[in-house]
Amino acid sequence: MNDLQKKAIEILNKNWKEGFTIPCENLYPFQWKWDSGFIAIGLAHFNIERAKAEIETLLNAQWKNGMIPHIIFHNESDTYFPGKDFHNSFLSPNARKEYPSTGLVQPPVLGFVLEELYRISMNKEAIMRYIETHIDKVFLNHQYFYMKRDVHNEGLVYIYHNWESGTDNSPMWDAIWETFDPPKYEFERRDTDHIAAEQRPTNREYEYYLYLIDIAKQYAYDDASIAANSPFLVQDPLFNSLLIKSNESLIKLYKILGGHTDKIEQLTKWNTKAIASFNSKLWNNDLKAYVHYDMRNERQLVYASSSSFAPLFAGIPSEKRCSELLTTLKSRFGMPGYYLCASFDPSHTGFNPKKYWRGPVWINMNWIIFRGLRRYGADELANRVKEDSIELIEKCGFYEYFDPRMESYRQEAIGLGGTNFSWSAALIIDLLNE
Ligand code: 2M8
Repeated sequence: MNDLQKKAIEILNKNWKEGFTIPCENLYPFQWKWDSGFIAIGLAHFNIERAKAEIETLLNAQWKNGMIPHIIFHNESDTYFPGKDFHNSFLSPNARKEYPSTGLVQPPVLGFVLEELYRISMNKEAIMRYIETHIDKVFLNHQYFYMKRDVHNEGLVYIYHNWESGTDNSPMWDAIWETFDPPKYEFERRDTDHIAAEQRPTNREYEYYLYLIDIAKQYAYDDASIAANSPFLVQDPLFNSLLIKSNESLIKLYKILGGHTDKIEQLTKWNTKAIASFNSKLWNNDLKAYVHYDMRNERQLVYASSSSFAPLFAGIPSEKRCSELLTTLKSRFGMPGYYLCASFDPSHTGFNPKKYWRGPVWINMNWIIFRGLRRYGADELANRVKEDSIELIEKCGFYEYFDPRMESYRQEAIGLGGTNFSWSAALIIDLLNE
């Protein structure tokens, strides 16, 4: 085992809090949904029991309607805002009383995470017993998405908040912020106690974030009311790709388990419809990339971002479209002097190489893109994504995100955002053991 891997394991051990792993000390002191999924993949390589517990703890907090919340406030901490009192999940009759949480979701990673646990685990029989106990909860979660968040029955689900996308302050949301004007809020940020403000969203952006939650709370987190009233209603290519990939994984796992023909049929139907709609609604032929769709204003948000390449992971593009998408990846993101893969189009005026989701490289996105490229046989590019990820971590440490411009490391190698960041550690372990 090399030193990088040893250090990654140390970080995951340190961030483990009896049942789940925090993404980052102080900055994110609770359980986050998609973080837990990626973390479980890393844990599976050296402590499969912990990987199982990570997912189980998350699933325990699943709402009665199948929704799995984006943050679960198992523990007390005053280093994060907004906490459980602001989110007040108990307004919803669906929330679990034992688990204060948000009323938001995050990208649906659990289906493919279960498949990864199966792939990595040495004891296939034991892991299948575990999967058998938990898989229906993930199926119910997907059912929730298609029943409650696919308002036009087109196989594409919406998100009602940028925090649901995982790509919090991406410049594509600026186009949505222009369409409404939240009131001023009195609040105290905590993130900027830990991280330089220029690497985080602005206070005004936080007012948009809080206001969207207040609207959802006004309707007690009722999905139909949110769909009718939220000014933010978006079909996100990253979110929908991960749902489609997770559907595919559930199909594979149900087949290994045997039986379950009704669920396999349902998952197959969802995916057939989803992939067709995805290709017709979320592809932009001028940009030659997959983009977001703003349902409230009935328009595509025509920006290339790392989310544009997530469909490769789910097998969504045809071979022809894949080759167009790879041209976009190479020409807009993979120019000489750039690490792959910037989270936002470096040629766009909204690009900021040091600010959170407005440009920096993220290891979870690189992992998704790496897997997608491999799936389409684009091995050279895939290896580049993998090597860039490892090089950045070797240079800077296990940071949350990284400046994609090579020139910025000439004097000093400094990572961005939180340090000892759990999914960066977990996914490097997986890439190193690939
Ligand atoms: C970031 O988001 C949280 C809100 O969910 C925050 O800024 O307070 C995002 O990078 C998100 O994708 C991630 O899951 C979370 C925890 O790592 O942090």
